[in-house]
Amino acid sequence: MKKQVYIGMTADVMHPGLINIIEQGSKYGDVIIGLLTDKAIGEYKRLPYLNYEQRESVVKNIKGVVKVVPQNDWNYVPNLLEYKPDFMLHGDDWANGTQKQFRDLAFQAMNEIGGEVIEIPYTKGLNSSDFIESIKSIGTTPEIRLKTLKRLINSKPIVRILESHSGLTGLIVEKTVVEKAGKKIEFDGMWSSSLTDSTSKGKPDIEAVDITTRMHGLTDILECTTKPIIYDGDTGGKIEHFEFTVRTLERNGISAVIIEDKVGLKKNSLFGTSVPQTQDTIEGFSNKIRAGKHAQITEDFMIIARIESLILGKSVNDALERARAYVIAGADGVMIHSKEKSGEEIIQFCKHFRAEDKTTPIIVVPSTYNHIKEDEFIDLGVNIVIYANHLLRASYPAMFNVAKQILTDGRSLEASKDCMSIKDILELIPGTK
Ligand code: SPV
Ligand code: MG
Repeated sequence: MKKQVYIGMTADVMHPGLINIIEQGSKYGDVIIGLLTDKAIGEYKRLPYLNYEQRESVVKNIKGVVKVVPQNDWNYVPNLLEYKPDFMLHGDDWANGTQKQFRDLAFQAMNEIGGEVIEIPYTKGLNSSDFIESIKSIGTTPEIRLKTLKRLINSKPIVRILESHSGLTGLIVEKTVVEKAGKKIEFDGMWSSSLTDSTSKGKPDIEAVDITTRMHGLTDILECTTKPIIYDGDTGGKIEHFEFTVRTLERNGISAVIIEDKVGLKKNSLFGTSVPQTQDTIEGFSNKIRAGKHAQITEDFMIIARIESLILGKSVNDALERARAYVIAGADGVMIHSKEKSGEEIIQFCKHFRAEDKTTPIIVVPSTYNHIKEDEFIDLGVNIVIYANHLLRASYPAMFNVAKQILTDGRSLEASKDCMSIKDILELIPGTK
């Protein structure tokens, strides 16, 4: 029997370096490609541009590849133990950094099954990450961006979204990364908040900034980012208008709209019962969801129903009853909102809803119950966490203090320590020179 050779890869961008590894592998026997699934990749870095099926269809047609199998973990060991190859091939660029732990484990496993690890000199200048960087600088298309949110929900334990209200804040969401235990942690997408869109225009959050104006702002974000966007659709307005909103958003590559079950003059939810706010009937809001779903053109656009029961002092049971009805009406997810500090009602809602509905995505906005960590939300079955207003709230005090400081001192010298340097601002955006 021919010897078996295992090669794990993402294969998002096919380049000569990968072809070289496959070619080298086929000298040792039949090449099995362990193709990393979106789930495996999503745990350590950004999702690949192509989904699993697309990547599989490319790889299985490469000369020398005999079989493609899914690799569900960044760690090679489960597949090595399952397929027991005679050889495993890898580029020699895994000896340091995050990958080292997986190299050590792979060596151990191959030793156990009596196989051999062969390291191929890594092709200089041909690194997938470099290609990904160049693709990012070209940008994305509305269609690819739109679909990404569903892919993320299906492949990540929780999708992490941060508010953005300008090109610059979009870039912060796009590019900020921290490394924790070898994993690259970043935001998965942007929240286009009605509160921060209104506030940054000096207007109250009462649907006074219309969709056309908000789309102008969103265009700035769309131009300099590639991550998916969730749009805060307020009440969705009149049903007839909502149908147009859905199509406008889809056309621009927005992944989802969240509409709240309120009627009349909308007030920000965080006012709670201190201002008059009226909830829609279940029937009325279900009709709006149905009309939106009917209006949408793509398969992947999501209409998420936001339940305001807890904001309006009603019970968790009322929220659950509405959630069930909205899902039946076609909602692709439910956002449960609360301004209570403890988060107890949110926890109760998630527990009950998840017990009876295993799949409909749950979205939470922990602005007030902000002590709860993402891991706890994962355990509660939450799929998306939205940090809904933080970049605006961070920037306002910084700007206000600098303005006051200049007035106080009659010059800007003292305020400069709180400002980014002129050099840094000139270099912040590529292409300024
Ligand atoms: C927003 O960010 O505009 C929201 C969330 O709708 S909240 O402000 O909490 O109502
Ligand atoms: Mg809002």
